Amino acid sequence: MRLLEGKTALITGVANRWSIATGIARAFAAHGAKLAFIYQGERVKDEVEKLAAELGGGKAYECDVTSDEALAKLADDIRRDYGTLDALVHSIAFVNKEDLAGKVFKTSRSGFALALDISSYSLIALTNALVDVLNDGSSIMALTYLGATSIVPNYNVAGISKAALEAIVRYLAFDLGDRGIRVNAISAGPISTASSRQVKDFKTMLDKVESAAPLRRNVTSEDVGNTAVYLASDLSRAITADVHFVDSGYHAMGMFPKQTEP
Ligand code: 0WD
Repeated sequence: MRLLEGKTALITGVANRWSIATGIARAFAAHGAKLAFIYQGERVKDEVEKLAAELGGGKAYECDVTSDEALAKLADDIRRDYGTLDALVHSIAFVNKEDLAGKVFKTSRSGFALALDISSYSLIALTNALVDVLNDGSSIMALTYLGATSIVPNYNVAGISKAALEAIVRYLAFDLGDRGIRVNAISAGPISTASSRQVKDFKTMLDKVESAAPLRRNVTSEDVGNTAVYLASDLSRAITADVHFVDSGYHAMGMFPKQTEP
């Protein structure tokens, strides 16, 4: 059964084939969605255009989410080329590499502001720009991580930005609920990508999930993509303001038996 037939989705955060957003785009296309993409700049333009061509020939617009002008132009472009949207996928984060190791209290004011602007505020900015092109009943989703609510050494200000992102998800869900628009977060387990590899000792995070999670395996961007399809589809039309874990159950562990000690 194709769950997204007749729906149009805007996908953000594709940088290359390993990006979680790439897995989501593939899953959406397999379920019949029409896709549009944004890319941050020339560095990733080719990759994004290649994926767009492969997955049905959707448009790819340059848009840096820190620019209000770029976001306003994006809304105009989407209105012209697609009319309306049914889903928005926020899969964007950035933290200076020096802030992904060491002590959180060493985080600079500028590093903090940058992380929160790109990783958290951008969901508000994208929603504000696109609110009039989103159909009633649309689905907005954002990618988050366990480090929002628990201490994950080295994730540091990225975790703080995810805490803000998850709060934003809840407030947007309230703002938009009267239009039937749903806003959720997907909390993915660690997946090796260009961004995640910036976190010091990232490989250890993968090893811990594999040894200690109830399912004893790491997750893939395909796993995340399948959950994203559910959240974009009408199957989840009563689900909003929540964080959905796609992490082999790791988040639910409160203690680790000897044989699964991380
Ligand atoms: O383990 C992981 N990989 C997890 C990632 C576990 C749980 C959550 N996440 C989250 C990330 O925090 C992020 O929100 O998933 C989202 C996607 O992350 P990813 O797929 O791991 O990373 P990546 O492939 O690097 O995509 C993020 C992209 C950027 O990639 P690069 O590598 O070019 O920095 O976000 C985009 C950019 O394409 N991006 C922007 N897009 C528009 N404007 C901007 C910007 N200013 N900054 C970054």
